[in-house]
Amino acid sequence: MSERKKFKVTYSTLASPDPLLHQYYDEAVADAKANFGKIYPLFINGEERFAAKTFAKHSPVNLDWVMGHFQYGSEQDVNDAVAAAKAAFPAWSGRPWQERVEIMRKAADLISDRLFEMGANMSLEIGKNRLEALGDVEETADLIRYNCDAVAKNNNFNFQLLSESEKHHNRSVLKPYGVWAVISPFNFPGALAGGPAGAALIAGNTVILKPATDTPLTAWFLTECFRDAGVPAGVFNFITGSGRVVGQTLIDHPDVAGITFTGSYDVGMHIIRTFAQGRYPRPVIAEMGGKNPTIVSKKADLDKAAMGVMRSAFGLQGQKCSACSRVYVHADVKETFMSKLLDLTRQINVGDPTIKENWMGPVANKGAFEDYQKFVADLRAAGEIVHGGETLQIEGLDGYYAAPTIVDHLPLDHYLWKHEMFLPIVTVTDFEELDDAMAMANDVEYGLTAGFFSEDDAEVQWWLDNIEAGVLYVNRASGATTGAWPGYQSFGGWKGSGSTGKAAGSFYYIQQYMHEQSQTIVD
Ligand code: UN1
Repeated sequence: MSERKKFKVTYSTLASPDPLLHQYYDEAVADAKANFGKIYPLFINGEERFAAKTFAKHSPVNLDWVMGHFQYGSEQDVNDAVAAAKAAFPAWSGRPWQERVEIMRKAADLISDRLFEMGANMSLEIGKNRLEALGDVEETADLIRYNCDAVAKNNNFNFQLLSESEKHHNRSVLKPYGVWAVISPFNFPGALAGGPAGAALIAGNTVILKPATDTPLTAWFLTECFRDAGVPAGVFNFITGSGRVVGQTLIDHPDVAGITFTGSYDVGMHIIRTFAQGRYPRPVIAEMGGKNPTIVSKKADLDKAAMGVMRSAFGLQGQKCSACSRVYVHADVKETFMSKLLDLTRQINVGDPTIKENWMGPVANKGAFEDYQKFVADLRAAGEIVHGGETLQIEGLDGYYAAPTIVDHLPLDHYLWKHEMFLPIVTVTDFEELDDAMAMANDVEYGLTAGFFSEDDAEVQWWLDNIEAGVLYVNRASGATTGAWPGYQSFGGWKGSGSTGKAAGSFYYIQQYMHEQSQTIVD
């Protein structure tokens, strides 16, 4: 067989892919289906383990498809994994950083090698369309590479300090904390599991990964990549199961030294509060959602604005913390903007996301599907649904399909202007003064991403100076508020969107997995 072509996918190169990319993906979907129904283990101390109970992972694309049977990890499994990770910490953290970086670069390459297999399974696992699924896999590998580079460029953050005299030798070093827990969400099952786990490992911590119950399979593939790259037994552990048992046991465990959580505000705040009950403070890197606004000025290019909003409101069915869920558009241009947004939205095909023509797949699970119906009822009662607002039957599939939904004339004091829905629903209103739009945009508990459309430089600068969010995009048609890529955009939230003020995929991320030590030696 001839050598297969290698692809480098990013979210911004998704538009014009090679036909071969589609062929490889289609083949991988067939393989993924042939593998339905397998039994997957926990991975603790380098060994596969099977629990007393398992759960079936059904595809939201078609509930008849059981992608696999996964273990319900118990409290004992968590305790054993923490003990294994604690025992493995001295050797792993004691290795030269170059060795950890070498192993993790290999892990990133193994993830890239499995791009199509992991992408196809991810589409089926969580309903992500083919290009976004491939993007997520490659983003995972790139986050790991970025953090390897960060350590390598900075000599593992080992710096000389000023010294009082020639006899003083003063340095600052960063050292890992110990056992690190990663609790990852369903929406980016690669990047938001492998990114943080990779950073923790590169920094020299040992890790326990607890993936979202909806996305155990992608996390299992990551586990295989770490194992196959040579991450030693006990250094990386994988436990599936419920948040109530596995997640809570990890959070409560006194030997867990730090945690990365990505998910809802409520759970994130619960973790931060629980962690604060310990004997001393421990780091929590929490990324907790968004209610991301886009402001469209009367000086905007409305084609760019409509495209950017459509892509960010409805990509991955609106289930991104970075999704655009609120639009403030100048009254003078609202009608034109709305008609362009409607035109684009009407062209979206919803269905099996492994099929090339379908840009939207199902929502993640029953809870999301029910939420959609409840929110739509509330929105219909208070405002006007100008597009969507209904669940969809797709022939031959029993899945959680919901139409992209645009809402107008929702009273500004309605709770859904502030509550994160995490669904393909966007609310739009008009404004007369840019200052009023800014006040509304900032009047939420969240501050993750934000978009602005204007062709006027002074307006752009004003927006950059005043918007309260961690990730800003101006005039970005490929995504008004979504689509950060490691090294191209840092990604982290302000206010209720993030706990540390430092973002992923940029200069200050991996340092959060280490504490600083000053070392003064006097001759
Ligand atoms: C998330 O929305 O949950 O910027 C994470 C983006 C992706 C990551 C989003 N790189 O849209």
